[in-house]
Amino acid sequence: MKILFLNGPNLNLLGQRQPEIYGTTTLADIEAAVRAQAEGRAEIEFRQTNDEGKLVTWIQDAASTADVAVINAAGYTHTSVALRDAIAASDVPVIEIHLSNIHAREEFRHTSLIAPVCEGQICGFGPNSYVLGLEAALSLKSAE
Ligand code: CA2
Repeated sequence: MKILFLNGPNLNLLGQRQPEIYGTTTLADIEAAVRAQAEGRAEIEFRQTNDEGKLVTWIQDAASTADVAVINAAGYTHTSVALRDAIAASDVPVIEIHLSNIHAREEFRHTSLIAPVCEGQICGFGPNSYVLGLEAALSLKSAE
């Protein structure tokens, strides 16, 4: 069982900028927590890019590289028709995650263009959203 974690723009800055909004945990810390929780249960691949096209290509390729994808599309969540189209066309189930509760923030963050084509959405639990995303991915496969 292989789970692909994809991270969008600026998430490489986690723990280094704006800690009052996004906390002090780095993306590397989050990756370590996900790997620890997945130990003996799933193989994890964890990637980050600032490039929208790269996220689209990774989703397109996910069918041959993973059983489930978990994505924090960051700012592209609210803007990217291309990412939504890629997820809609993919044979791999995709779970949307966010650190913050996007529904409790600015109005423009309330809309996720990818939510309707994802299996479900987890948001608002800080770094733990990633661990919950892992559990959701595992439960999807065990339910098959
Ligand atoms: O809450 C989330 O996980 C978001 O996906 C984070 C995105 C934001 O645009 C979404 O609305 C919600 C922002 C990621 C940028 O992260 C930064 C971290 C540190 C410093 C600056 C940006």
